[in-house]
Amino acid sequence: MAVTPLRSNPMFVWSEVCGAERPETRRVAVMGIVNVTPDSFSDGGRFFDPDAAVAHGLSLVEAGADLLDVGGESTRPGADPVDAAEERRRVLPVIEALVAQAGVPVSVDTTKASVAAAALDVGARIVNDVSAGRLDPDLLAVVAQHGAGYVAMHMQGEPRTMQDAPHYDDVVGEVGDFLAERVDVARKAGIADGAIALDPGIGFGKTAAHNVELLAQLDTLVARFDAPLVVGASRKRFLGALVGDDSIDRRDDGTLATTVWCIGLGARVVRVHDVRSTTRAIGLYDVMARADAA
Ligand code: PMM
Repeated sequence: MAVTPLRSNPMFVWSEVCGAERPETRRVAVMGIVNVTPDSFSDGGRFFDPDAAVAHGLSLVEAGADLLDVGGESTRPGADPVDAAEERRRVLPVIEALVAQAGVPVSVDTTKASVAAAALDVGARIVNDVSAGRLDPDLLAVVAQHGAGYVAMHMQGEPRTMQDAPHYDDVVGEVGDFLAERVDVARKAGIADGAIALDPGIGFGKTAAHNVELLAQLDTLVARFDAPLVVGASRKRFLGALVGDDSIDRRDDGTLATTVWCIGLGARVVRVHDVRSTTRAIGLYDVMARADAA
């Protein structure tokens, strides 16, 4: 379906931040997390004040972020939903300031069409949607009309109850089938192929064992899709559980190990809190990968 763009924002394609498919041009893009929430599991409340959130976003760019993901609704297990007006109130001033100052594409982490539309109108270029278009039927059309980039993420259930009893017979196959179906729906809504990225949704309706299986077999998902794969494992609970230390403050080492593993298997975008260590690790990884290829 041909969709007429609503505004003069340039169309977003993922190759802008993570290169084209050819091995010489492929890059890993670091998506820095800016949560403007009082209750996100890892940084809730720290950047709830808009000025603090903007300063934090700018510091992530200085540390090497290729794009910034701004969210106004916590998706931590058990979190209560936030209404659209409150979500817009939280994210819009932060997005507007970051668009003006950050010099990298800004994405809005939302499942709501009205929040996405308002964010794109103030210059956001990507919609990061943890519901993959299932919570608000109008969201995909908004993305298409704005020529925005799109992240479709897998989640079993919904945030409030998703960790109650997640179950899969074949987690990698089922997540892959879900993402394939959502790519079809996104295309039918008019979103261009180059604008779609996919995310297995680490921690969203998954046990630690499910997360590990998905990460261990990430190459299966990478091989299955033309779209770049996004991974968001940063500071998630299973990382602490796996090493017997549940403190959120001490999950960055596990995050880094996971990030490097995912890059080795072909992830193209990593969504992280600690951007500086991530960009350094990617730099070192690239040195070794280039030496290996020479
Ligand atoms: N995780 C969170 C929020 N948004 N978006 C994508 N695409 N992938 C994720 O894994 C993801 C997300 C929850 O983590 P946070 O509270 O640290 O932002």
